[in-house]
Amino acid sequence: MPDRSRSEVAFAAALRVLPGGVDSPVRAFKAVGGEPPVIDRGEGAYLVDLDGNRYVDYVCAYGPLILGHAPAAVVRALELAARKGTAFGAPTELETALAERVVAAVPSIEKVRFVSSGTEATMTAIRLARGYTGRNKVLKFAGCYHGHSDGLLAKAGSGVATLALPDSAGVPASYAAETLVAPFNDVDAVRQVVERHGDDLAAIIVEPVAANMGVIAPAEGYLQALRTLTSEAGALLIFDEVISGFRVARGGAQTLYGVMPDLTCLGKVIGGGLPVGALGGPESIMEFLAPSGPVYQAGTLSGNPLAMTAGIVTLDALAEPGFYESLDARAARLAEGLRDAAGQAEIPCVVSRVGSIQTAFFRETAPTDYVSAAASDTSRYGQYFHAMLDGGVNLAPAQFEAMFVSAAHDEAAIEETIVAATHAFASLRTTAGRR
Ligand code: HOZ
Repeated sequence: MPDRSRSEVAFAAALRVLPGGVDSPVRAFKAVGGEPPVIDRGEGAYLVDLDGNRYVDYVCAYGPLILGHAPAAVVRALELAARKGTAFGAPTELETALAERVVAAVPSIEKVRFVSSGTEATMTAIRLARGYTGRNKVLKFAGCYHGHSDGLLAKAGSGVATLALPDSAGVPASYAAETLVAPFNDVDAVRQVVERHGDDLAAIIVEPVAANMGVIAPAEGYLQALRTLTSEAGALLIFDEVISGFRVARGGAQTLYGVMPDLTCLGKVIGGGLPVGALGGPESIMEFLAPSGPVYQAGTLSGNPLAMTAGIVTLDALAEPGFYESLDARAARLAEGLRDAAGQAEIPCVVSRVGSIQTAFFRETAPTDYVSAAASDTSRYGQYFHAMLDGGVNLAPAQFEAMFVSAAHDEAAIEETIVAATHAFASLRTTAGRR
C-alpha cells in the first residue's frame, strides 16, 4: 500500500474543523472504509496526493472535468479573466457568450438562466414549473439524484443512497408530501401517478441517463413515454442533464435519444471545473423567471466571470470535430478491458456505459432501476475500490456513482487502468475483505 502519511495528518486536521472532514459526504469514504487521500493537484488524467502518489482519476470532480485536470487553454483563459476582476454583480458579455453556446448545442433551449450549482438549477426548475403550471406536485424517480434541495431528496441516489439514508433529516413532511416517487424505467408506474395526481402535477423530473445510482440507460421508448404522458397531463417534463449534458453527446441525452423536454437543468461540464449550474428552455416558459416574470430566483455569484470563462473555453473544445467519437472510443476500450478483467477472475460484474460515463456493478446483470442497482455487492465494490486505489486508480468511493472518462485519458492511462483492474479483480478471488 502506498505511503499516505501526509494525507493522514491533513485529514485528521480536517476532521477537527469540518463535519466528517469533508464538504460533501461521498468524499469521506464512509461506504468503502478507510480515509481519503488528500489531494495536492490534478494533471490531465491524473490526481496527485500530498504524499506524491499518482492516480489515474475517474472521478474527475464527479463530472465537470471532461478535458481532464487543469487543461492549458482553460487555465490560461482563467488567468487573463482573473486579472480583470473576479465578480461584478452586473451583466457581462461572458454570460451571453456562454448562453449562446448552450442554446446552439442543446435543441430544446432558447433561453438560459445561470446559477452556481446543479442543485440550484433543479430547485429553480421545479419552482418555475410550479409557477408556470399553477400546480404543486412533482414526480421524481427512485435513485435519481437532483441535488440536495428539500423537495428533491426523497429516494435520492448518489450520497443519500451510498449512506443508505431513507431520505434526509430536516425535511418537513409537508415538503416531502409534494414529491411523488416512482421506479425508474417503469412507464406503467408513471401512468398510474399521472392518472391519480395529473390535475395537480406540475412536473416530472428525470435524469434521462441515470448516473447517480450508477449509470443506467433509459429503456427503449421510456423517455418518449414520459414526454407523451406529461404533455397529455399539462405538466412539464424536466430533464436533469447536470451529468449527461455535454457529456453523453454535445446536445446531451435529449439529442442522443431524440426526446425534447420542456426544461433542461445543466451543470458540471458547462462550468469547465468552476461552480456553474443552469436551467434552460423555450422563451415562453423561461420568461416566467424574474425580472421578466413572477417566479423569483437570484444569486450573488450567478454568471460569475471566471466560471463563464472556463465554460466558454470548455464548450469550444467540445465543438471540435470528432471530440465525442474519440471520447466514446476511449470509454469503450475501458469498459471492454474492465469486463475482460472481471471475466478472467470470474467475478460477477457488469459494466453499464453510456458514452463517457460508466459503472462497474458488482452483480450478474445490468440493473434497470434503483432496486436492481442496490442489489449489487457493495462490500465487494469496497474491496475493488481499495485494490484499485492502491494500484494507482482513483474511483468514486461508492458503487452508486459513475466513472468519468475525459479527453486527457489517453491510451496509456486507459491501459494502466486495465492492468490495475486485472490485479484488483484477481485479488477479489482471494481477499475476504480487509477493511
Ligand atoms: N452529483 C454528484 C454525485 N453523484 C455530486 C457529488 C457529491 O455529492 O459530492
